[in-house]
Amino acid sequence: MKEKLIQQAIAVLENNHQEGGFTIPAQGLYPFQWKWDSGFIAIGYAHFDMKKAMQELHVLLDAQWENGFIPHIVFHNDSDSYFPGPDFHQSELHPKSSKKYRSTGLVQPPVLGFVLERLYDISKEDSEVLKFVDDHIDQIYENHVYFYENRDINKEGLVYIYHNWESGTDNSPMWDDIWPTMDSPHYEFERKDTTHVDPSQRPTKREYDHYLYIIEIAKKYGYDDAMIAKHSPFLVLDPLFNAMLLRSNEALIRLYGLLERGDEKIAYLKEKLALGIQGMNNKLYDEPSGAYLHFDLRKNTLLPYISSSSFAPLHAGVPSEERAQKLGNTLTEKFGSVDKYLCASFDPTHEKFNPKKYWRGPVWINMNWIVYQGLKRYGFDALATRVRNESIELVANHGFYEYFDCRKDHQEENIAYGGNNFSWTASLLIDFLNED
Ligand code: 2M8
Repeated sequence: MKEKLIQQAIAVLENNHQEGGFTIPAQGLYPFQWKWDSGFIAIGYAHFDMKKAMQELHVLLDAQWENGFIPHIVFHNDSDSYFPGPDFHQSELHPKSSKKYRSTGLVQPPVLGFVLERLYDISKEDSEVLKFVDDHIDQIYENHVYFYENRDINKEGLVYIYHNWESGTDNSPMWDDIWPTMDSPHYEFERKDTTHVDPSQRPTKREYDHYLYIIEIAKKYGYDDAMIAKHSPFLVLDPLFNAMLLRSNEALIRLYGLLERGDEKIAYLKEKLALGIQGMNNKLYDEPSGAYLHFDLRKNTLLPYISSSSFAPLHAGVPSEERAQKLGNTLTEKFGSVDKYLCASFDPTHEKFNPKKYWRGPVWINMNWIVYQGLKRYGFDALATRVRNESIELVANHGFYEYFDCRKDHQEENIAYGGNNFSWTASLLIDFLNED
């Protein structure tokens, strides 16, 4: 079964690979290059085609802006199967945006540092891959500097996101409390996502109004970070985003060490790593929930919701052993009852949980991969193995979908949702299957 699944996963990636050397997340639904998708996709390629893995990252980094910013979508082509496209985002409003590619003026979770490290480890310390690391590591470092210089407004080692699309967890119930504070206009536009996927599995029209409105505000200020920090109605410290940045800091420190260069950069990254760990523990950990939560910088308060993002800090070594144990308990008790697959993207015991709707509950394979790495790091082997095995089971039984229903008693129905032949589901399945 393992070999067959790997071959199917490879076929998904090959079919989504484009002439320009990058891979789309899914045909029709997502026709461009997405940042964190590309990171996860590169990990899959690394197991069977290292050249493609390196090319995927190279092409993404080619779209980096002069200020270190790496955009969340690179619009390599003129596909009209997606909204909102380049004409809406207008990245050219920022004076330092790429002159070569059009993109969004948004970012996504900073996974590239640890992806680079993973490529090197999968290659078993191949010299060609180390050369690739040497040629590209400074770009990722510059991206981290961009974050710390522009988005850490309280100088506490934590960087903000100004849009739910930056979180990667687009329509999480987390943001429901923010929308009513915004008074967004009712826009007229043509959705494309709902022509590819059942609308009941996607965000609502009103949610899209909010998504567009925040971007209109950012555009009004030419995507200037300081002005966004001042005026965006959405300004959040996200535990997933910050954990990815810290885990990537850690990876860059190790890689610069292997390259035997970059002493000043190592010192900078170490300082930010220590500050960020402290910041997450002081500001984002919520004792009563036994979990890391999102912090709303506008209201100066934690958003009281537990999601799969709450467990991401395990991957970056953020919690103490004692807190890690509490996180493990929260995961088991709230998300891991015997009738559920791990790991729902939103607290399944909460009234806002929706098992079919995108980031409001379904299981996502990339989040499972992050949670799995974190559980392993802390030696929670049984729970880690469960996350891995259930990820494999979901894909083996239901296909390479974008997201899955976590309810085990729902097996008689189709429980796989969103886009089919979805790239990171395929690539991370390859990584999971190679763990044996
Ligand atoms: C989803 O987000 C895009 C916007 O970025 C969309 O709905 O149009 C999210 O799941 C995001 O995390 C992911 O990177 C992207 C492409 O797979 O799709």
